[in-house]
Amino acid sequence: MRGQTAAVNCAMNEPSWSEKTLTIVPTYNERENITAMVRSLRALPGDVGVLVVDDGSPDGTGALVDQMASSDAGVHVLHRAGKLGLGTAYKAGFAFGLANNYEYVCTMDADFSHDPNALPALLDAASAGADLVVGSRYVPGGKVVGWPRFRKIVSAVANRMAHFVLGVDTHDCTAGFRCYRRGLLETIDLDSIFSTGYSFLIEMTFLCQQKGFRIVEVPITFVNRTQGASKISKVEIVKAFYTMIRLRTSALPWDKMVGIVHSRRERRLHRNQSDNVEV
Ligand SMILES: Nc1nc2c(ncn2[C@@H]2O[C@H](COP(=O)(O)OP(=O)(O)O)[C@@H](O)[C@H]2O)c(=O)[nH]1
Ligand SMILES: [Mg+2]
Repeated sequence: MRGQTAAVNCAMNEPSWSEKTLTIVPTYNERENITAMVRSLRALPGDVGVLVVDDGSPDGTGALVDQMASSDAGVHVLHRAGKLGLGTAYKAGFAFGLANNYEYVCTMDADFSHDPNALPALLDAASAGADLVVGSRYVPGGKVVGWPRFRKIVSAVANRMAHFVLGVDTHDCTAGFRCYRRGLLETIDLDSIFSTGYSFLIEMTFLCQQKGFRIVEVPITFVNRTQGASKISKVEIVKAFYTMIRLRTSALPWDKMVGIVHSRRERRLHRNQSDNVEV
């Protein structure tokens, strides 16, 4: 009898998202963080599955996760050939989550800027009905700790622009701490997303709002990393602004224009290579 009561209590304490959740952790050179991050996620209630999408990190991050995956069926690794960008890492992770029938697909950084213990709050909001839950720094109760002034300004400007240029209502549309419902990922045409890097987050938020999905922001405290280095570059920052302009002026023939720039660049490369051929 006592055993039965314990079993019922245990079932009652199981979160509703139990065994239905995958968390994608994109990595590039995160060997100082990844082991502790995967362990923290696996220690959460609800048997949260972890997928690390590693872009051939030269520091051996991928091999560290391989080791963990060999003794834990809830840990998965996707090895990609080289640094292909944060946005495409998310896309690859979504494809894995959909193919493996997860209901909730979350994303978070490897560097502990996103607290793994805050993940259940995002999942609770998703299981209460949100299609996209954003762990937000810019709603009451949310904050940023330890960021240099420059990063704060770039983030603030990008979010203001997303609001004024694109009409995005989400206060933190550059946040990478998220939970997506399966139905949303099945509906959004992920192949149509042109952003390959950090600006994927802005584009995805814009598309989710455009499609009328329910987006909920849960306040989080974002803490600047203490281990390893940030991978964001000035090019990524410029691309975020390009993304917003491109989305705003989507009627323009952007694919054609980008194609022209690429083929010019390739021709120039080809010419340089031919000039360098030794005879
Ligand atoms: N797979 C993959 N992960 C990336 C890439 N760029 C950044 N990341 C990861 O994305 C997360 C966020 O990057 P981070 O450098 O911390 O960005 P910041 O917090 O904006 O400074 C970290 O887990 C990185 O390792 C990439 O090109 N490919
Ligand atoms: Mg970071």
